[in-house]
Amino acid sequence: NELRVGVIGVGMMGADHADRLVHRVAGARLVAVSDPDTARAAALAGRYDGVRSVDDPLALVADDEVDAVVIASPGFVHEEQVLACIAAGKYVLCEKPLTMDSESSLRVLRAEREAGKELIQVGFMRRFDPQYAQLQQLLASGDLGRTLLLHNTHRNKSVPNPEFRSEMIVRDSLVHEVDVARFMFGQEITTIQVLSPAPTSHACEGVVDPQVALFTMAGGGVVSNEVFVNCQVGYEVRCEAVSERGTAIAGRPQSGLYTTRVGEPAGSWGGTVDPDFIARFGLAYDLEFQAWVDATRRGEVVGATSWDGYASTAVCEAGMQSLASGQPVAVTLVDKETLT
Ligand code: ISE
Repeated sequence: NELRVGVIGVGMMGADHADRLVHRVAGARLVAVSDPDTARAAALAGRYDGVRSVDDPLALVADDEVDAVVIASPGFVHEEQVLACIAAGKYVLCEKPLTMDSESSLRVLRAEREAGKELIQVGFMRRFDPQYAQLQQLLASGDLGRTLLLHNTHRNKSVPNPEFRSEMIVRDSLVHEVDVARFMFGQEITTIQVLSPAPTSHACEGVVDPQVALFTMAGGGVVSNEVFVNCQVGYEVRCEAVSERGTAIAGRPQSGLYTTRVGEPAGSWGGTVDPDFIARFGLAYDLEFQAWVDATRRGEVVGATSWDGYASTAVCEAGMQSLASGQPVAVTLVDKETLT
């Protein structure tokens, strides 16, 4: 029972996922792709045997030949596409963010609940990165005692387009740290405050970059986050946990002197600093996709669920309010059991 997969959205991420499905994931076959840029979709389909390009993404979801769907389109079309997957009873791996705001994420969550079957995995790939996964297991094991703090660093060399405004930094970049905090603590975030340091001259006019966000966890722990998407040098992502009896860092270079610099190579640590998230998290994406395919074939969902997608969207929504006011903003979630 090979899983026949359709991919919606074949920009940078979707094209990488298509390639992953063809070359690096066992038990699945890429059968269809869809993109508003139909020429781009057709060109991608033409690269592989037996892959069709379908103009209408909702027709791809409904297609009898498609067993399961990967959504790698922009966030503002996720709601409609995920709802279509639920209506068709198809498993879906949806890239983050699940939707654009908590109300729409809740509609998706409720639709899935009403359909009576968990179908949605949200693409928080860091949960599958070996170091992040190991850190989560270490914290959950209790070996280091209670977790007190996390310090997250998230730097991109630069962002792809000028539309990447301050809000996008919260919704598209910080959202990963939101999921990391919830994953590592196993708790919800109760408040968020986003600070706006004087921006780098490399950011577009009016864009707050870097940003520093502070989360308070339900158990009282605190998480500090630096997100800096025009850092100029390369991709640096790490998480340091501070617990009662020790500390641990995921994403730290393994050996050698760690430096970064403008120019090529962008620093070194006995190896080179990764240029971007596709390089840094390539293995995590492979593991995420393999886990999704395996779970789907068993009729299960692994990784981040629709609840995780909803909760992270709600935190980012509060984060956008805080970005505007500079003040801490409380996060309110519906009851997980009743969704009211
Ligand atoms: C992008 O959408 C991602 O998901 C990357 O992981 C993140 O590092 C980047 O800042 C986002 O734009």
